[in-house]
Amino acid sequence: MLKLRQTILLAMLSLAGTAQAAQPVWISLGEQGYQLLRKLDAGIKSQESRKLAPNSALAKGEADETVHLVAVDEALLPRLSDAIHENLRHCGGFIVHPSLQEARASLRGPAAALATLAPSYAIDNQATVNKLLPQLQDSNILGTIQSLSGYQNRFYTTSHGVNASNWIASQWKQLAGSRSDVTVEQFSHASWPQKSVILTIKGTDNAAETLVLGGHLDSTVGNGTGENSRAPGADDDASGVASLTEVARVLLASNYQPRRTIKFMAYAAEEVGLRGSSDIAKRFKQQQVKVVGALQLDMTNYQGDAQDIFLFTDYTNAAQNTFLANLAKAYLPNLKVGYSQCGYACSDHASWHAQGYPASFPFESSFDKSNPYIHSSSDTLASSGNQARHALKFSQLALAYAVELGSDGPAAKASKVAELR
Ligand code: IPO
Ligand code: ZN
Repeated sequence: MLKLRQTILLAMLSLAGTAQAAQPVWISLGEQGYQLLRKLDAGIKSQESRKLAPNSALAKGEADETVHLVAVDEALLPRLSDAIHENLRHCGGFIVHPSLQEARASLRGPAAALATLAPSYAIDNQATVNKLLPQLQDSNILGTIQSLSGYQNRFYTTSHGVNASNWIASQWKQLAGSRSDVTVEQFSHASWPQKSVILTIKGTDNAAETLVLGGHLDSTVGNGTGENSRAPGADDDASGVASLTEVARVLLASNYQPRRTIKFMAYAAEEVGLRGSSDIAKRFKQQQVKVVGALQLDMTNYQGDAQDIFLFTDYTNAAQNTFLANLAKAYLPNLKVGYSQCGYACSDHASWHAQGYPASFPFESSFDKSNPYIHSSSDTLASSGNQARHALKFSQLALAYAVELGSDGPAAKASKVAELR
C-alpha cells in the first residue's frame, strides 16, 4: 500500500515536473549567496567548494571567498536573484554554467590568458580623441534611454525583450550606414529567445586584435518577471547601452577607422546570471579571438556619490583600470575618479574576466550609494533626474578608450617602420 502510494506520488511529481519544465542548471556563487540559497531550499547542497587563496592571481576583493558549485532548478534563479539583491544589496551574484564540466573549470579560476595579449597603454592619440569628444551629445543618450525604457520590459524571455534586441540591431544598422567594414549581427543563444547584438568595426591592419565595449540590454523586476511586468530598466542598463550607442554614432559619423577591430555589444540575459555575455566570451575564447580589452558599461546615469566614475577593482584587470584612470586624467580632467568593489560577479565584465581577458567596469557610483530603484518599476529616467549628463561622462571615457586602444597597430610592424628610418 505504502509502495503504491509512493509510486503514485512519484508519478505525480514527475508529471508536475514536465508541466513546469523544471531544468536543473549548474551555478557558482559565494558563501553569502549560498547561505541565502539554502534558506530558499534547505535540501540544496554544494557539489564542490573552493576557497580562493588570499593572494591568488585573482584580483583583490575576491580574496578570502569560498565559492560553491550547486545544481539548482532553473525556476529558482529569479527568487535567488531577489534574495541576494534584497539581503546583500547585490543583484545576480551567481554565474550560470552550461555544464558541470564548465562549472568546474570556472571554479578553478579565470582561464589562462591568451599569450599574445599585452597591449600598450600609451596615450598618444590626442588629436583624434580631442576632435571626437565634443561630438558626443547627452541629448542622443537621453533619446536612446527613453526608447529602451519605453518597452514594457526587456526580460530575456518576453516578446518585449526580443523586440528591444531587434530595435537595438536596427538602430545600430542605421549608424553603420553602407560602410563595408562595419557589420551588425544578432547573436543567438540556445536557451532563450532574446538575442545579443554586436556591431563590429573591422580593424584596418591589426584586425585580429579586438576591443569589446559592452552593456546589457535586458531588464528585470526580479522574481516572476513576465510578459506583463513593468521593468523600464532606464538606468539598469538602458543607460549603458545608450552611452555605447552614442560612442558608436560618433566614431562612425566621423568615419573613424581603427587599426584593431572594435566590437560594441548589447548582451542578452545579464540579469539571470550573466548568461548572454558568458556565452559570447566562451565562444570567443574557444575561437581564440584576441580580445585585448573589454569595457563594461552597466548603469551610467545615476550619480549617487561625489565622484563621477568609480572603477571597480574586483573581477577586473588592474593594468587596464590604471589605463582608464589615466585616460580620465588626460582627457576629462574635471572628472573625479573613485574606486569601489561589488564583491561578486556583478556584471558582464566578469564573463570576460573569467575567460582570462582584461576587463574593466567603470560605474556610476560607489557600491554603497548605488541606485536604489533598479530592478523595480521605478527605475525610470525620472529617477535619474530626466538627464543624461552623467551617462555622457561614460561615453567620453569609452570613446577615449576605444580610440587609444583601437588605433594601435601590430607591434612588429611598428618596429619595422622604425628600422627602415
Ligand atoms: C550592478 C548593480 C549594482 C552594482 I553596486 C553594481 C552592478 C549590476 C546590475 N546591472 C545588475 O543588476 N546586475 O545583475
Ligand atoms: Zn541589474
